[in-house]
Amino acid sequence: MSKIPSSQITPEHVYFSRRRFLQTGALTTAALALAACSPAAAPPAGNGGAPAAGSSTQTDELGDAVTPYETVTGYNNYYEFSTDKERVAGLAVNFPTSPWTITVGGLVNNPKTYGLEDLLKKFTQEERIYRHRCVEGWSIVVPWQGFSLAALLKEVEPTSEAKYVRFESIFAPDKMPGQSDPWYVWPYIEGLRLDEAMNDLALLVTGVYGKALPPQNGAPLRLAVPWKYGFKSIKAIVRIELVSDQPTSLWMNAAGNEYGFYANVNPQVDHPRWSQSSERRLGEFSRRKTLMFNGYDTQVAPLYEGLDLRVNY
Ligand SMILES: Nc1nc2c(c(=O)[nH]1)N[C@H]1C(S)=C(S)[C@@H](COP(=O)(O)O)O[C@H]1N2
Ligand SMILES: [Mo]
Repeated sequence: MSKIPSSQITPEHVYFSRRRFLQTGALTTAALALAACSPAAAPPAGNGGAPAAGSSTQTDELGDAVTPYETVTGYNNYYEFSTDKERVAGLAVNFPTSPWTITVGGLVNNPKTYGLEDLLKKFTQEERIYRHRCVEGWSIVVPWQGFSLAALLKEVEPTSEAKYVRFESIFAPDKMPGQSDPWYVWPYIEGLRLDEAMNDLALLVTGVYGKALPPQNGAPLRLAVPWKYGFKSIKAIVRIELVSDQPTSLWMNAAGNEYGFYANVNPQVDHPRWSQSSERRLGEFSRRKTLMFNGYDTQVAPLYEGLDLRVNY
Protein backbone atom coordinates (compact mmCIF):
# COMPACT_ATOMS: atom_id res chain seq x y z
CA MET A 1 0.00 0.00 0.00
CA SER A 2 1.03 3.59 -0.42
CA LYS A 3 3.21 4.88 2.38
CA ILE A 4 2.65 8.58 2.38
CA PRO A 5 3.86 11.00 5.01
CA SER A 6 0.27 11.92 5.66
CA SER A 7 0.05 11.72 9.42
CA GLN A 8 0.28 15.49 9.60
CA ILE A 9 -3.25 15.68 10.91
CA THR A 10 -2.11 13.89 14.05
CA PRO A 11 -1.05 16.05 16.97
CA GLU A 12 2.57 17.02 16.93
CA HIS A 13 3.59 14.69 19.75
CA VAL A 14 2.55 11.71 17.66
CA TYR A 15 3.50 13.23 14.34
CA PHE A 16 7.11 13.96 15.02
CA SER A 17 7.84 10.55 16.45
CA ARG A 18 6.38 8.86 13.34
CA ARG A 19 7.88 11.09 10.75
CA ARG A 20 11.17 9.35 10.18
CA PHE A 21 9.48 6.00 9.73
CA LEU A 22 7.04 7.41 7.20
CA GLN A 23 9.77 9.08 5.18
CA THR A 24 11.57 5.77 4.95
CA GLY A 25 8.33 4.14 3.85
CA ALA A 26 7.82 6.65 1.06
CA LEU A 27 11.27 5.96 -0.29
CA THR A 28 10.64 2.24 -0.26
CA THR A 29 7.45 2.57 -2.26
CA ALA A 30 9.14 4.85 -4.77
CA ALA A 31 12.00 2.40 -5.18
CA LEU A 32 9.62 -0.52 -5.72
CA ALA A 33 7.59 1.39 -8.29
CA LEU A 34 10.74 2.25 -10.21
CA ALA A 35 11.96 -1.31 -10.04
CA ALA A 36 8.69 -2.53 -11.52
CA CYS A 37 8.85 0.12 -14.24
CA SER A 38 5.32 1.16 -13.31
CA PRO A 39 3.62 3.85 -15.32
CA ALA A 40 2.85 7.02 -13.44
CA ALA A 41 -0.78 6.08 -12.93
CA ALA A 42 -0.02 2.63 -11.55
CA PRO A 43 -2.04 1.88 -8.43
CA PRO A 44 -0.23 1.01 -5.21
CA ALA A 45 0.82 -2.61 -4.92
CA GLY A 46 -1.91 -5.06 -4.02
CA ASN A 47 -4.71 -3.70 -6.18
CA GLY A 48 -5.84 -6.82 -7.91
CA GLY A 49 -8.71 -5.40 -9.93
CA ALA A 50 -11.65 -3.47 -8.54
CA PRO A 51 -15.19 -4.83 -8.73
CA ALA A 52 -17.18 -3.96 -11.83
CA ALA A 53 -19.19 -1.10 -10.35
CA GLY A 54 -16.00 0.72 -9.42
CA SER A 55 -13.99 -0.39 -12.39
CA SER A 56 -11.03 1.66 -13.50
CA THR A 57 -12.91 2.73 -16.62
CA GLN A 58 -15.05 5.02 -14.49
CA THR A 59 -13.92 8.64 -14.28
CA ASP A 60 -15.01 11.82 -12.59
CA GLU A 61 -16.33 14.75 -14.64
CA LEU A 62 -12.76 15.99 -15.13
CA GLY A 63 -11.77 12.68 -16.72
CA ASP A 64 -9.76 11.42 -13.75
CA ALA A 65 -9.93 7.69 -13.08
CA VAL A 66 -11.72 6.32 -10.06
CA THR A 67 -9.24 5.18 -7.41
CA PRO A 68 -9.01 1.39 -6.97
CA TYR A 69 -11.43 -0.11 -4.46
CA GLU A 70 -8.59 -1.64 -2.47
CA THR A 71 -6.99 1.74 -1.94
CA VAL A 72 -10.18 3.50 -0.87
CA THR A 73 -11.08 0.70 1.55
CA GLY A 74 -7.54 -0.01 2.76
CA TYR A 75 -6.17 3.45 3.55
CA ASN A 76 -8.49 5.30 5.90
CA ASN A 77 -8.60 8.17 8.31
CA TYR A 78 -10.86 7.10 11.17
CA TYR A 79 -9.39 8.07 14.52
CA GLU A 80 -12.04 6.16 16.45
CA PHE A 81 -10.14 3.05 15.39
CA SER A 82 -6.55 4.11 14.81
CA THR A 83 -4.35 6.94 13.61
CA ASP A 84 -2.61 4.37 11.42
CA LYS A 85 -4.50 4.47 8.12
CA GLU A 86 -3.48 0.98 7.12
CA ARG A 87 -4.75 -0.55 10.37
CA VAL A 88 -8.23 0.99 10.35
CA ALA A 89 -9.87 -1.58 8.04
CA GLY A 90 -8.66 -4.50 10.14
CA LEU A 91 -9.70 -2.92 13.44
CA ALA A 92 -13.13 -1.95 12.08
CA VAL A 93 -13.93 -5.27 10.44
CA ASN A 94 -16.34 -6.44 13.15
CA PHE A 95 -17.79 -3.05 13.99
CA PRO A 96 -21.59 -3.58 14.18
CA THR A 97 -23.39 -1.25 11.75
CA SER A 98 -26.85 -2.83 12.04
CA PRO A 99 -29.27 -2.07 13.60
CA TRP A 100 -28.51 1.65 13.33
CA THR A 101 -30.63 4.63 14.33
CA ILE A 102 -30.23 8.24 13.24
CA THR A 103 -32.04 11.02 15.07
CA VAL A 104 -32.66 14.32 13.29
CA GLY A 105 -33.77 17.13 15.54
CA GLY A 106 -32.98 20.46 17.13
CA LEU A 107 -34.53 23.55 15.49
CA VAL A 108 -36.96 21.69 13.22
CA ASN A 109 -40.75 21.44 12.99
CA ASN A 110 -40.71 17.74 12.32
CA PRO A 111 -38.04 15.89 14.36
CA LYS A 112 -37.57 12.29 13.31
CA THR A 113 -35.81 9.10 14.22
CA TYR A 114 -34.91 6.83 11.33
CA GLY A 115 -33.60 3.33 11.11
CA LEU A 116 -30.99 3.11 8.38
CA GLU A 117 -33.40 0.98 6.31
CA ASP A 118 -35.96 3.85 6.46
CA LEU A 119 -33.45 6.22 4.88
CA LEU A 120 -32.62 3.71 2.15
CA LYS A 121 -36.31 3.27 1.34
CA LYS A 122 -37.44 6.87 1.65
CA PHE A 123 -34.70 8.69 -0.24
CA THR A 124 -33.64 7.94 -3.79
CA GLN A 125 -30.15 6.46 -3.79
CA GLU A 126 -27.85 7.63 -6.55
CA GLU A 127 -24.21 7.25 -7.52
CA ARG A 128 -21.90 10.27 -7.42
CA ILE A 129 -18.25 10.13 -8.38
CA TYR A 130 -16.50 12.66 -6.14
CA ARG A 131 -12.93 13.74 -5.57
CA HIS A 132 -11.92 13.53 -1.90
CA ARG A 133 -9.04 15.75 -0.80
CA CYS A 134 -7.60 15.16 2.68
CA VAL A 135 -6.12 18.18 4.46
CA GLU A 136 -2.93 16.10 4.76
CA GLY A 137 -2.30 16.42 1.02
CA TRP A 138 -3.53 13.15 -0.50
CA SER A 139 -6.61 12.59 -2.61
CA ILE A 140 -8.79 9.88 -4.12
CA VAL A 141 -11.72 9.64 -6.57
CA VAL A 142 -14.63 7.65 -5.18
CA PRO A 143 -17.90 6.37 -6.62
CA TRP A 144 -20.24 6.86 -3.66
CA GLN A 145 -23.86 5.81 -3.41
CA GLY A 146 -26.13 7.89 -1.27
CA PHE A 147 -28.84 10.49 -1.13
CA SER A 148 -29.13 14.22 -0.94
CA LEU A 149 -28.67 15.76 2.52
CA ALA A 150 -31.05 18.53 1.38
CA ALA A 151 -33.83 15.96 0.89
CA LEU A 152 -33.48 14.79 4.49
CA LEU A 153 -33.36 18.35 5.83
CA LYS A 154 -36.50 19.33 3.88
CA GLU A 155 -38.29 16.39 5.44
CA VAL A 156 -37.64 17.63 9.01
CA GLU A 157 -38.35 21.30 8.15
CA PRO A 158 -35.72 23.53 9.76
CA THR A 159 -37.24 26.50 11.61
CA SER A 160 -36.22 30.09 10.81
CA GLU A 161 -33.81 30.04 13.79
CA ALA A 162 -31.82 27.14 12.32
CA LYS A 163 -28.55 28.42 10.85
CA TYR A 164 -26.21 25.44 11.07
CA VAL A 165 -26.30 21.66 10.92
CA ARG A 166 -24.38 19.73 13.55
CA PHE A 167 -23.39 16.11 12.89
CA GLU A 168 -22.40 13.63 15.55
CA SER A 169 -20.66 10.26 15.12
CA ILE A 170 -21.34 7.26 17.28
CA PHE A 171 -19.72 7.06 20.71
CA ALA A 172 -18.84 3.42 21.39
CA PRO A 173 -15.50 3.26 23.20
CA ASP A 174 -15.93 -0.47 23.88
CA LYS A 175 -15.91 -1.09 20.12
CA MET A 176 -13.72 1.78 18.98
CA PRO A 177 -10.26 1.59 20.55
CA GLY A 178 -9.29 5.10 19.41
CA GLN A 179 -12.01 6.66 21.54
CA SER A 180 -9.87 5.90 24.58
CA ASP A 181 -7.36 8.45 23.27
CA PRO A 182 -7.76 11.36 25.71
CA TRP A 183 -6.15 13.77 23.24
CA TYR A 184 -9.53 14.19 21.51
CA VAL A 185 -12.98 15.10 22.76
CA TRP A 186 -15.31 12.32 21.64
CA PRO A 187 -17.62 11.77 19.84
CA TYR A 188 -16.44 13.16 16.51
CA ILE A 189 -18.45 16.29 15.65
CA GLU A 190 -18.72 18.21 12.41
CA GLY A 191 -20.88 21.03 11.11
CA LEU A 192 -22.05 22.91 8.04
CA ARG A 193 -23.80 26.20 7.54
CA LEU A 194 -27.41 25.46 6.59
CA ASP A 195 -27.02 26.80 3.05
CA GLU A 196 -23.90 24.63 2.57
CA ALA A 197 -25.84 21.62 3.80
CA MET A 198 -28.63 22.40 1.33
CA ASN A 199 -26.19 22.51 -1.60
CA ASP A 200 -26.82 19.75 -4.10
CA LEU A 201 -23.28 18.36 -3.73
CA ALA A 202 -23.75 17.45 -0.05
CA LEU A 203 -24.38 13.71 -0.02
CA LEU A 204 -25.26 11.29 2.76
CA VAL A 205 -23.36 8.16 1.78
CA THR A 206 -24.63 4.60 2.20
CA GLY A 207 -22.49 2.70 -0.30
CA VAL A 208 -19.36 2.73 -2.41
CA TYR A 209 -18.42 1.04 -5.73
CA GLY A 210 -21.96 -0.30 -5.95
CA LYS A 211 -21.52 -2.18 -2.68
CA ALA A 212 -22.48 -1.65 0.94
CA LEU A 213 -20.30 0.92 2.67
CA PRO A 214 -17.53 -0.90 4.60
CA PRO A 215 -17.08 -0.01 8.28
CA GLN A 216 -13.70 1.63 7.66
CA ASN A 217 -15.32 4.13 5.27
CA GLY A 218 -17.93 5.17 7.83
CA ALA A 219 -20.73 2.64 7.57
CA PRO A 220 -23.59 2.69 7.68
CA LEU A 221 -23.96 6.45 7.08
CA ARG A 222 -21.35 9.11 6.41
CA LEU A 223 -21.25 12.52 4.80
CA ALA A 224 -19.49 13.52 1.58
CA VAL A 225 -18.90 17.26 1.07
CA PRO A 226 -16.32 17.09 -1.71
CA TRP A 227 -15.43 20.81 -1.89
CA LYS A 228 -14.17 20.67 1.69
CA TYR A 229 -11.19 18.92 3.25
CA GLY A 230 -11.89 15.29 4.03
CA PHE A 231 -12.26 15.70 7.77
CA LYS A 232 -15.61 17.46 7.22
CA SER A 233 -16.98 14.20 5.76
CA ILE A 234 -17.97 12.72 9.10
CA LYS A 235 -18.42 8.94 9.45
CA ALA A 236 -20.82 6.72 11.40
CA ILE A 237 -23.43 9.46 11.89
CA VAL A 238 -26.01 8.88 14.64
CA ARG A 239 -27.35 12.40 15.17
CA ILE A 240 -28.06 15.38 12.95
CA GLU A 241 -29.15 18.55 14.71
CA LEU A 242 -30.25 21.93 13.42
CA VAL A 243 -28.77 24.66 15.61
CA SER A 244 -28.51 28.45 15.76
CA ASP A 245 -24.80 28.74 16.60
CA GLN A 246 -21.77 27.53 14.69
CA PRO A 247 -20.92 24.03 15.96
CA THR A 248 -17.45 23.32 17.31
CA SER A 249 -15.97 20.33 15.51
CA LEU A 250 -13.61 17.77 17.03
CA TRP A 251 -10.79 19.27 14.99
CA MET A 252 -11.57 22.86 15.97
CA ASN A 253 -11.48 21.68 19.56
CA ALA A 254 -8.19 19.84 19.13
CA ALA A 255 -6.36 22.53 17.10
CA GLY A 256 -8.55 25.48 16.14
CA ASN A 257 -5.59 27.42 14.74
CA GLU A 258 -5.05 24.65 12.18
CA TYR A 259 -8.57 23.41 11.42
CA GLY A 260 -11.36 25.93 11.01
CA PHE A 261 -15.08 25.54 10.62
CA TYR A 262 -15.22 26.06 6.84
CA ALA A 263 -12.28 23.89 5.73
CA ASN A 264 -12.93 24.60 2.06
CA VAL A 265 -10.26 23.13 -0.20
CA ASN A 266 -8.18 26.17 -1.12
CA PRO A 267 -4.74 25.98 -2.74
CA GLN A 268 -4.11 29.63 -1.82
CA VAL A 269 -4.52 29.26 1.92
CA ASP A 270 -1.80 27.12 3.43
CA HIS A 271 -2.18 25.03 6.52
CA PRO A 272 0.07 26.59 9.23
CA ARG A 273 2.46 23.64 8.92
CA TRP A 274 2.37 22.86 5.18
CA SER A 275 1.35 24.14 1.77
CA GLN A 276 -2.03 23.21 0.33
CA SER A 277 -1.13 24.13 -3.25
CA SER A 278 -0.67 20.54 -4.42
CA GLU A 279 -1.70 17.01 -3.52
CA ARG A 280 -0.86 13.40 -4.27
CA ARG A 281 -3.58 11.34 -5.88
CA LEU A 282 -3.15 7.89 -4.30
CA GLY A 283 -1.62 5.57 -6.87
CA GLU A 284 0.04 8.38 -8.78
CA PHE A 285 3.69 9.16 -8.65
CA SER A 286 4.00 12.92 -8.80
CA ARG A 287 1.92 15.60 -7.19
CA ARG A 288 -0.82 17.48 -8.97
CA LYS A 289 -2.15 20.98 -8.43
CA THR A 290 -4.95 21.34 -5.92
CA LEU A 291 -8.05 22.97 -7.41
CA MET A 292 -10.07 25.75 -5.76
CA PHE A 293 -12.98 24.15 -3.89
CA ASN A 294 -11.48 20.85 -5.09
CA GLY A 295 -12.76 21.60 -8.59
CA TYR A 296 -16.37 22.25 -7.52
CA ASP A 297 -16.13 26.04 -7.70
CA THR A 298 -19.04 26.56 -10.11
CA GLN A 299 -21.37 24.75 -7.70
CA VAL A 300 -20.20 26.27 -4.41
CA ALA A 301 -18.36 29.57 -4.96
CA PRO A 302 -21.63 31.58 -4.61
CA LEU A 303 -21.94 30.30 -1.03
CA TYR A 304 -18.84 32.26 -0.05
CA GLU A 305 -19.29 35.58 -1.83
CA GLY A 306 -18.10 38.35 0.44
CA LEU A 307 -16.48 35.97 2.91
CA ASP A 308 -12.74 36.32 3.55
CA LEU A 309 -11.55 32.75 3.03
CA ARG A 310 -8.24 33.45 4.75
CA VAL A 311 -9.98 34.37 7.96
CA ASN A 312 -12.74 31.80 7.53
CA TYR A 313 -10.42 28.88 6.82
N1 LIG B 1 -16.03 9.92 12.65
C1 LIG B 1 -14.96 10.22 11.89
N2 LIG B 1 -15.17 10.70 10.65
C2 LIG B 1 -14.11 11.00 9.85
C3 LIG B 1 -12.78 10.85 10.33
C4 LIG B 1 -12.60 10.33 11.64
O1 LIG B 1 -11.46 10.15 12.14
N3 LIG B 1 -13.71 10.01 12.38
N4 LIG B 1 -11.71 11.20 9.52
C5 LIG B 1 -11.98 12.17 8.45
C6 LIG B 1 -10.88 12.34 7.52
S1 LIG B 1 -9.53 13.23 8.07
C7 LIG B 1 -10.92 11.88 6.23
S2 LIG B 1 -9.69 12.23 5.12
C8 LIG B 1 -12.04 11.02 5.78
C9 LIG B 1 -11.48 9.72 5.25
O2 LIG B 1 -12.50 8.97 4.65
P1 LIG B 1 -12.13 7.57 3.96
O3 LIG B 1 -11.40 6.75 4.97
O4 LIG B 1 -13.44 6.99 3.58
O5 LIG B 1 -11.26 7.89 2.78
O6 LIG B 1 -12.96 10.73 6.83
C10 LIG B 1 -13.26 11.81 7.68
N5 LIG B 1 -14.33 11.45 8.58
MO1 LIG C 1 -8.45 13.89 6.18
